[in-house]
Amino acid sequence: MTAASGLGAAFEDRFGVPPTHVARAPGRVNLIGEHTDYNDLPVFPMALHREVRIALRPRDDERVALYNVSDEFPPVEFEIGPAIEPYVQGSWGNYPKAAANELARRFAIWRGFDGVLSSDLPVASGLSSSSAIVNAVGLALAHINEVPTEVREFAVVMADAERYVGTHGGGMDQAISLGARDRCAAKITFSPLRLRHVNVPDDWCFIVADTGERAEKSKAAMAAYNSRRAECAEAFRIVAGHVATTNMTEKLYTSYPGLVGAVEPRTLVEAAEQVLQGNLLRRFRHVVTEAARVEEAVDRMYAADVTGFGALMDASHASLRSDFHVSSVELDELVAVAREGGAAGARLTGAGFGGCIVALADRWTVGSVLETLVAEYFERRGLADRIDDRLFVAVPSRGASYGAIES
Ligand code: NG1
Repeated sequence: MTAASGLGAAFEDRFGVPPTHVARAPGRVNLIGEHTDYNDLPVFPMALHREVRIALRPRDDERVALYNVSDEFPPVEFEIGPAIEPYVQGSWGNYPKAAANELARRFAIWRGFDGVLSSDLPVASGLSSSSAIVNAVGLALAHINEVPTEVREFAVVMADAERYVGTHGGGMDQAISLGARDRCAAKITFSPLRLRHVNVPDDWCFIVADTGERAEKSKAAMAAYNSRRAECAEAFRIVAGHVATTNMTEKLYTSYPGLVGAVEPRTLVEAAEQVLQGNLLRRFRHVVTEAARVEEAVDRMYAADVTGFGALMDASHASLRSDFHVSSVELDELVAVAREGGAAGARLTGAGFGGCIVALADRWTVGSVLETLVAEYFERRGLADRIDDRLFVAVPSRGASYGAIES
């Protein structure tokens, strides 16, 4: 970026001087592994070419003044500290505050910045626009205050930071947005955090399509999300106890990775059927089978097996719909239309409750999938305006960065 670019000019209009630095952090699309991260089980996302950018100038005091180029989001201004008072629930300003609050809790930081933010990520669509804001603000404050930003450690700090808004999320979004590599997806494992980068085959196209239905996790969907997390923990406690007392395992496991490493998924689900009913059984079955699908999907990508990868995406969606109850009429319809258009597989991506789907096609079928989605979903629902924001092929992109602006 140069000082004369659009964002640089917006900064200069606002503050009367040019910006000196830019912080950027991409959104992500999760290919498979949904609602597994907060159970410490793997995920397989990639970073997008769409991102949050902040043109900024460090200040010599502890204030952050941040303008959003979109009128939808009012300016925010606050003082950095370890106990920042949040705005009302659902305000976008809580994401910058989240990063500042967590960094101040852990490090002696005292310098803020003036900034102007722009984003080309659809909001509340399951593409992690919120984590991109947290990461971009966090990276900026870390650099300005000389806090280390090694990806694996910093991603954990940023994941803790985002819980400030009230969602008890996992660590996938912050990790992929900070640590992604160009042309790669990454299998991410947790506790400790590790990223294994896998080249996305050149002729694979991951299509992102937005239902147009917002999934505001900082608002209505928050309770539904948090209750899923609690149910997964409760189901785990019961099953881990059961398999230990019946000597299926040699010890009492205290985390999902230990348990799924010790007992193969089918046996584990059969054991769960003896002690769980209803939604607890469904949540457990989703989590355990989804973790197995992630392992398999990584192998399918290495083997460039588009059909095999697609089948796993279909199975993931079915499980998210029937066992995890996070799909919607619109998400199911988009998935069906993508399959009708020739996609190898399709599923909801992100937390669900609305937002986007991801569909896999190869370079020979991608045109037909896109056309079918436009004709059979977007035009029928009167959503064909701004189609490039609602429907695009994801470019696997590099993670976040911070740097000086050339003048
Ligand atoms: P979304 O809502 O798609 O950004 C959320 C969580 C993830 C993960 C997914 C479901 C946050 C910031 N993100 O993602 O950690 O649990 O749901 O797989 O809470």
